[in-house]
Amino acid sequence: MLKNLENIVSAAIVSSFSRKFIDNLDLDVAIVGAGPSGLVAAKTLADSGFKTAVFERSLAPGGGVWGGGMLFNEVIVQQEAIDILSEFGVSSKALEEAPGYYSVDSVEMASGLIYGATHAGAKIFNAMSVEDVVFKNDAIGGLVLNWGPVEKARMPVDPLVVVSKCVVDGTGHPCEVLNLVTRKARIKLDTPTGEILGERPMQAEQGEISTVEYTREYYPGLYACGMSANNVMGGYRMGPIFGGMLRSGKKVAGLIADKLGKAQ
Ligand code: 48F
Repeated sequence: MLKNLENIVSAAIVSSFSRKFIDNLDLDVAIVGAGPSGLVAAKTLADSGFKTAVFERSLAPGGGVWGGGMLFNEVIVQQEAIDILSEFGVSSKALEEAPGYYSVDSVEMASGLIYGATHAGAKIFNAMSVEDVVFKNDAIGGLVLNWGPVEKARMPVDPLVVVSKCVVDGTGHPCEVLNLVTRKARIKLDTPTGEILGERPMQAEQGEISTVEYTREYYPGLYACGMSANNVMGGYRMGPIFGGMLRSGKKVAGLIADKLGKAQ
């Protein structure tokens, strides 16, 4: 029995974390990246009873939301996605000068999305980076993980692994998981060339539409949402407007729920 508070605190943290991690080694859905699309997907899937975890390289989940537009900490969301924000309890202000568009405090939005996902039962593992995937029976079946700081310092430390029925690439502009599977597993994605087509320049209306349209499965077991989905199919960028990201998270969750069937 530990007597010193210092020891009790350390032991409690190590054992709580270990229990949490062991409990998430075998998942229904493993989401890479805690940006807005990944967080909406996580809450929606967890609400439906799917065992879901999000792995985020940075210390702070929230991806590109925090910084608003050029560090002015407001973002814009369209009418079609306001219901999704409301599900998370995030408030928005209608713009008189632009009917159908709303401004949202980016700190409230990032923290609200994080809270909503975790409160629904999805686990977020922050400072954990995905460096590879599990590739079995011609399908993507899990993630190879290491600590973000270990990756950054290029330390020669072996990773740990989680398995999952589905993997979601929510890594934003770099579409990291799609990139690494084409390179390492040498597979063809379900795109016109089999490769990643790559992001096009700014064209906001088009980018918002294509982000949702291109959200889907690109290889058995591997889905893309958010900017990753847009970029793999060569969509246009859209800047600090976020309705497409939120709706993409909803869409990928629905596709996965259909594929996996009812949660146990
Ligand atoms: O980029 P990000 O916010 O993803 P998103 O949901 O949203 C895009 C918008 O923020 C913005 C935009 C809207 O107009 O264009 O860019 O598509 O979040 C992606 C998250 O994935 C993490 C990264 O740190 C970020 O928080 N990430 C990227 N690669 C990895 C990763 C990796 N290999 N392992 C773990 N996390």
